[in-house]
Amino acid sequence: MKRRIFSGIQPSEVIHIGNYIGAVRRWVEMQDDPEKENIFCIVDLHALTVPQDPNALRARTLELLALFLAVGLDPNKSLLFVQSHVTVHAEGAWLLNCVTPEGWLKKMTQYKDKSQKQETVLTGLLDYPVLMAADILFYDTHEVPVGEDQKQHVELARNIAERFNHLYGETFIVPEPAIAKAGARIMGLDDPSAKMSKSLAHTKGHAVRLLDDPKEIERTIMRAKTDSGSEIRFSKDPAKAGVNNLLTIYQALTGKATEHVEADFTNARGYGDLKKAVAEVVIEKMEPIRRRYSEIVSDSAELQRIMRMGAEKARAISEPRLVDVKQKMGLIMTA
Ligand code: ATP
Ligand code: LTN
Repeated sequence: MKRRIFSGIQPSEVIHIGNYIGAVRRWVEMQDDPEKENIFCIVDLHALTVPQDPNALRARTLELLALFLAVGLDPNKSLLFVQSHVTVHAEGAWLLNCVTPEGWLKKMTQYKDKSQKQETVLTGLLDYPVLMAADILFYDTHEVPVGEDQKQHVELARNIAERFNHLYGETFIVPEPAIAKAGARIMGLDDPSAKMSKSLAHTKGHAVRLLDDPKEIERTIMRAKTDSGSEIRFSKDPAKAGVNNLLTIYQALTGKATEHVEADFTNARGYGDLKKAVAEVVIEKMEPIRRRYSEIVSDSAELQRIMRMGAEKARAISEPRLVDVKQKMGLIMTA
């Protein structure tokens, strides 16, 4: 049997090279693995956990689908769909809410961080990981490829699956997180002590966004924060986090082994040379994506067609599991 892969990304703000390296790029690689069946979802219901402008959210959802295609996701190889188009997610989340102790949610690091930044913390923000568990579990998922920051949420989904199976009998597959070896946590270019984040993507110098033009990419990388030294090597020393982050981006995009990456910079005359080389590989990877995106994004009929087709296939997979769960929980089925 093929291993089923499920992952998602929010249509909140524009995606950055952290999202690309830690998640989306790996999804593209997985498409050609005959052992895997891939499902990638634009999680618009998750985006609603913080206030959104409705028109902007609608536009970004369509743009994110165009970007999926531009990076190389292929609707004939992977199932691509929008979360809110399949009601199983919201309904399933409610059912899972009723087996999830609230204490589990209050402990989540992302909730603790994000809730501090909100004036009014919405209930959906606390409940976010249960919706994510529904995304994963109702598709009988084996593997969830995400960046390091989402590992705790996948572990929560495992706990929910185990608890449900214990209460109602063997139902859900207990999924595994699949975290990349290199680049699972790209740090902010302006502050290498904090992860590169979508919510800060518009802060000057913080992130390279996927559709930035080459000049902007170069400017952002040349301005990246480093230290006052000159040694170019991978390091866990917090003082060298800026250089380590640049090397990590370089390694993730070139696919070179650690010693080859360091060897590329043995004759460098300082961090300026490192930054130039990183800017070059980032531009080289981003340019074709930007070009393809501008062709795809204007074809809204095709994007609508892909969304409709994806939703239909997604329903066919997840609805039978929903019926099974409702029956096990004691709900009366009419059809
Ligand atoms: P925010 O920080 O505003 O919550 P985000 O940048 O984490 O947003 P998401 O849509 O939540 O964006 O994440 C999409 C995917 O990208 C997830 O798999 C996540 O783990 C991964 N990811 C996010 N940030 C990074 C990062 N800095 N490095 C590597 N992977 C990342
Ligand atoms: N919470 C995730 C996005 C997400 C997801 C999922 C990832 C929602 N549902 C299911 C993997 C599987 C994030 O990256 N913020």
